[in-house]
Amino acid sequence: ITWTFAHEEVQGSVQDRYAQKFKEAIEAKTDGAVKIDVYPVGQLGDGANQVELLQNGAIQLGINNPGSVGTLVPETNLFSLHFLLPSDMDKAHELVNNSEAMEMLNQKYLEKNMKVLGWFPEGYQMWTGNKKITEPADFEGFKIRTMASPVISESYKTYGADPTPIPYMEVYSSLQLNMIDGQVNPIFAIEEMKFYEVQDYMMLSNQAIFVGTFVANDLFWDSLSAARKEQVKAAADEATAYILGAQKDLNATRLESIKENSEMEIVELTPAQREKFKEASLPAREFYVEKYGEDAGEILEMLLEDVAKITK
Ligand code: 6CS
Repeated sequence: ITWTFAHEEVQGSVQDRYAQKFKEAIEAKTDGAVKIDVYPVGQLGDGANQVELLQNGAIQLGINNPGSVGTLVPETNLFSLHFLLPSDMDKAHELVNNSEAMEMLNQKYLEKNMKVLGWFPEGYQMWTGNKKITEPADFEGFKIRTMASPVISESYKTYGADPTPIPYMEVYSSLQLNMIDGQVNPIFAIEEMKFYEVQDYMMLSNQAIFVGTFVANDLFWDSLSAARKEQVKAAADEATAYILGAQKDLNATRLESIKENSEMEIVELTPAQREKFKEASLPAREFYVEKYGEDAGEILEMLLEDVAKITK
């Protein structure tokens, strides 16, 4: 039997490595009774298409992210808030897997036909631009490409920017044609999508962490035997444990490669500069709670409590 696994990134990316690891693990555990076909982004449509295919069961497994699911599962927009997760990557990884807030959030995914099998940080979100950005005022009128989530938009509006949603695969050409001034993504993605060729600056802004979500179609999941479910869970856990080190390595080596092979200037923000962005971004939290209601607020509070505990 063959299961289809779609993700939203190119070959060799963090999501692709996760998918390949899962494939290897589940094929081994089932002695080849289960085979996985991995489809990277583009082959089955863009991120939003893939979410739809997963929801209606046309594909069994997939990786998406809060940015592409935010209009469907409003509560997941909390990951689009800035300065929320601890900047220590190991702690962030631990939290998205073990905070009680995640159980409540996973329930929201289930209501939209997605059974969550794993969460994993993919790297810090960094800004690239045709100008240097070191304080919120630098964002005034700046056209930044983001994913199409209301909370991402709101977060950039708090800085005075003009957020513009564009499909991932069109970002490079939009930058090249100066239709937008900048974009935001983890370093590994800035490298593999070659954004460094068409941007002058990369700010090590680290205002958020990009998280991926490994999900199964719910009816497909329900159709599996208890033994098969255990194998799938174990394989997912293996992939989740593996990806922490893999994404750290990938982001680090690709930063070096950008430094060596491109003209793009790398701008490190000071703690004081980051603090100003943090203060400016806080109204987006109120926006999230007001717009999405009680459960969203409770999930945010639970997560913030766990962040406080783990960073103490
Ligand atoms: O910015 C985006 O749209 C995409 N970025 C990454 C790193 N993964 C998938 C997502 O679609």
